[in-house]
Amino acid sequence: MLLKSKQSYDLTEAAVTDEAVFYNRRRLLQQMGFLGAGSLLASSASAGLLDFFSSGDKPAGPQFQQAPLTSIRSPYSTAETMTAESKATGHNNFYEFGLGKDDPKANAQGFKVNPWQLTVSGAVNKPLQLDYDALFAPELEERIYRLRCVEAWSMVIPWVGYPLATLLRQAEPTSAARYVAFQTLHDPAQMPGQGNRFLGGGIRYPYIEGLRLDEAMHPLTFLAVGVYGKTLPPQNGAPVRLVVPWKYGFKSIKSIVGIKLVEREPATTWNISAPNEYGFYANVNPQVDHPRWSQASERRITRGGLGSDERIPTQMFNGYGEAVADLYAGMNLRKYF
Ligand SMILES: Nc1nc2c(c(=O)[nH]1)N[C@H]1C(S)=C(S)[C@@H](COP(=O)(O)O)O[C@H]1N2
Ligand SMILES: [Mo]
Repeated sequence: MLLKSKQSYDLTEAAVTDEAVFYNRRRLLQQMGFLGAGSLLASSASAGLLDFFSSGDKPAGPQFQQAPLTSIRSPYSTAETMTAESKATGHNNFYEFGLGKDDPKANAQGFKVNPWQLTVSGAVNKPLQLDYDALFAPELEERIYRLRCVEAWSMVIPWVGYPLATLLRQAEPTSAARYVAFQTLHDPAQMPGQGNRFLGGGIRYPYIEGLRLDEAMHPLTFLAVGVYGKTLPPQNGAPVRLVVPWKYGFKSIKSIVGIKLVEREPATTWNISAPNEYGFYANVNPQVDHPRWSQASERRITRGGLGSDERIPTQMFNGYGEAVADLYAGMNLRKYF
C-alpha cells in the first residue's frame, strides 16, 4: 500500500546516494551543470533540425554532467521494483526536445541549467527568487514514486527533492491564493520544439501546468531536483521539476522557472491542446478512459528489453488514494477528469 516505509533498501541505485555522503554538496554544486559550449545550437545549425531530431546515435557533443546528491530516505516511498535508471532517463516525454521517447536524451545534453532563476510570485506575502544553488537549499529527501503517463505506461522512479509545500510556505500564500500555476522555461534557442510547430508537436509553449492550492500543499506533491541519487539530467526536467504521483505524468511539469499563486484555475498546456482528452485534474483513474484508449491497465517499464515489461491494472489515484482521495470528496471525477 501507499505511504509504506521501505523495508529493503538494498537497491543498487542507493549506493549512489550513500556514496554521496562522502562529498561536500556545495563543492559538487559548483562543479555541476555543465555543459559544453552550445552543442545544441551548433548541431542544429550544422545538421539541420530534421537530422538533429532523428534519434539514434548519441550526438557528438558533450554529455550533461550530473552530480551526486545527499538525501534522507522518505517514508513516502513504494517498495515496488524500481525502473532501471537507463529507462527512466532514456524514455521520456519532453516535447521541447522532440516527440520521440529517445529524443529528449539525445537532444538535451547541452541544456544550460546554471544560472537558473525560479520565481514564486502572485498572491504571496513574500515573493521568492531562487537561483540555481537555492534550489538545493532545503533538506533533500528521496521519494520512490510510481509515475503513470496518460499514454498507459508507467515507471517507479526514485526522485530527490522536497515537498512543494516547503517553498510555498516560505512564500506565504495570501487568502486570495486558490490555485498554483507553473511554467517551464521558454527558450526556443535551447529547446527547438518551442520554435517549430512540427518539432514541438503543435502544443503551445511555454508548457504550463496548474494545481489547486490544497493539491499543491499536499505532502506527496514534490519538487524534484534529482533522480537516482544525482542531479536531474535535462531530459527529466533539470534543474527542477514537479512530481505529482497520483496524477497523469503530464501534470509533472519540467524545468520550471515560474510558480505563481493565483485566484482562478489556471490554463494548462494539454487541456488547451485537447480539452476533451486532457482535463485540469488529470487524476489517474482506471474507470475513466481516454477517448482514444483504455486507462484500465498500464505497461510497467522496469528494466526494459523484450518481454520484460508487465501489463498491470491501473490503480485509482495511481495507488495513492488513501492519502489523496479526501481532496476530491463529493466531486464527480468523470466531469472533473
Ligand atoms: N515542460 C514539459 N514538462 C513535461 C512534459 C513536456 O513535454 N514538457 N511531458 C510530461 C509528460 S507527458 C510526462 S509522462 C512526464 C515524463 O517525465 P519523465 O520523462 O521524467 O519520466 O513529464 C511531463 N512534463
Ligand atoms: Mo505523459
